Amino acid sequence: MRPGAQAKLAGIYPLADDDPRWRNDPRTVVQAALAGGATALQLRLKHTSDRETLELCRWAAEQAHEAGALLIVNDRFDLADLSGADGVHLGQEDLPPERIPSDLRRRLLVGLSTHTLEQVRESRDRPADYIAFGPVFETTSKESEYSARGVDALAQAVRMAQRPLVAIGGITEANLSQVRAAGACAAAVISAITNAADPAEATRRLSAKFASPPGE
Ligand code: 3NM
Repeated sequence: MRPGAQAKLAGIYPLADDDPRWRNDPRTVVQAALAGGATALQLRLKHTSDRETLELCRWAAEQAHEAGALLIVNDRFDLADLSGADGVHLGQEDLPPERIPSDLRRRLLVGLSTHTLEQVRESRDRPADYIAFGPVFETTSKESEYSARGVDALAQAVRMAQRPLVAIGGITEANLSQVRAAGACAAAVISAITNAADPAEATRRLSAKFASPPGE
């Protein structure tokens, strides 16, 4: 992992997702998220060919680095590496983080999704730099076999993880203070930014809300 990388995974962590239902496409979201002050963002491309994904990742890594932010690529550590991205985010069903070659492992920040407290506990023995936990609230952005976990489970996950924990799933301005109060280092969001009329402004507002003391 690059020195100082982990410190940037804080506050709002926008996911530029390529589902055609969103008002804003991934390039628009990347630019808006950076303009809105995000210090880490993820490309989550489920509807794009490998070739196009590589191109988009390269472009997004350049944009992110110009802004001093991290680019994390969903699912694929090979494409994260080839594109010069800073990290890879892996789900429970993706290639396991244990299989990332050691030279790559030294360079890439590795995130791992968890959906149960049991998975959080198991993740402590796995080579991940941060853990994502969700869905915290109801979401229609991802088909999941898991129901909303709630903020009490989120707080337990934070205590159990022994490393920075990112909350995900159904996070909006309205519930962000609960996410912060539970101790998450960051809140990953798709629809609150990809579907916003002004995604840069949405990023700014969410970031300001995350930074304000709980209860405000
Ligand atoms: N992963 P939104 S929930 C990509 O629970 C993703 O691991 C989840 O989108 C998990 O902010 C989710 O629109 C969707 O709810 C997040």
